[in-house]
Amino acid sequence: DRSQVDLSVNLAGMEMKNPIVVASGTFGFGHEYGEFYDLSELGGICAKGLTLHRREGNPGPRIAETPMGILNSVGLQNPGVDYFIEHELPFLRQYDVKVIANISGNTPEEYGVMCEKLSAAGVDMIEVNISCPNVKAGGLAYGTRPELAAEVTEVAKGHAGSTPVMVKLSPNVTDITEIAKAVEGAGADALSLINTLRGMRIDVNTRRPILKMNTGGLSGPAVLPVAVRMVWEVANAVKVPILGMGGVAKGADAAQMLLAGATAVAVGTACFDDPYAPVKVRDALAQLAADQGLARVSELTGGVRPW
Ligand code: ORO
Repeated sequence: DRSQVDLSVNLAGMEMKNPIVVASGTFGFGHEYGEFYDLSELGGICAKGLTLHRREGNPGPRIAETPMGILNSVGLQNPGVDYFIEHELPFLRQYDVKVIANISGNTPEEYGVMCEKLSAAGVDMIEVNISCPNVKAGGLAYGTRPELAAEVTEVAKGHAGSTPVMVKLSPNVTDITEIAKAVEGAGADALSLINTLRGMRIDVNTRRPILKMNTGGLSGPAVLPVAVRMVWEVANAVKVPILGMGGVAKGADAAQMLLAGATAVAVGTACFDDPYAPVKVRDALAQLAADQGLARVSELTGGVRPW
């Protein structure tokens, strides 16, 4: 039965009791979900994206539903890295769960400063966001150019000490393996993908875009096949481990990510539909592995069979 399956995985040296992480921006700093279940049930928690200074985020409307997904233009609303370290990290540390801090900077130097602070504060991993679709500086500007993506990675690594650095890639590119290889070459310990796909909705009566910022990032089940394809492409192009995400809502979705080459899987938008989604995905993945006669869920990684 599923309780016999070994769920543990090792993501770039970070040992997790199971491969399920909650995706940055969909879990805040954990307080709200912590009222539903013990956060120690999760393998890891990616905290909402941090910047050097606090940000109010973009004006609303900044969320819109789409068929099997949502568009968001949150604009990196967050209380700033120092506030996180002082007031949010201690809360997360009460739980037996890996804590991953996600960071965005306006310059490579800002990424460096944040890495120094977060490494000193003892987070388990730093996720370098070079793929936010909703801000002018940083974000996509770095994530769509291999040289800039490499520069940010190098500076982050140079300031993160022994804390592993994972770089979060954008799907808004023609060839994601180009960016993946550049970032790996610059020293990234792991890669996470995908961030959201740029999209737009228009109200046909008012003729205005639904989102105040006109465009936003698409996530949810609608993007799963795009995400699986990109994880598979990147897994075939690099050696570093991958945290796969994008539309995962079920155990079989997580299994697809692992088979495509991911070492661990993040659940994001599905948490809005059902706060228990990450725990259900974990249990269903364990059941799937048990049904297939596997002793370890890690045996699924890269197991897709070529035609
Ligand atoms: N939204 C996303 O879809 N991805 C990010 O990395 C950041 C945001 C946001 O804060 O708007």
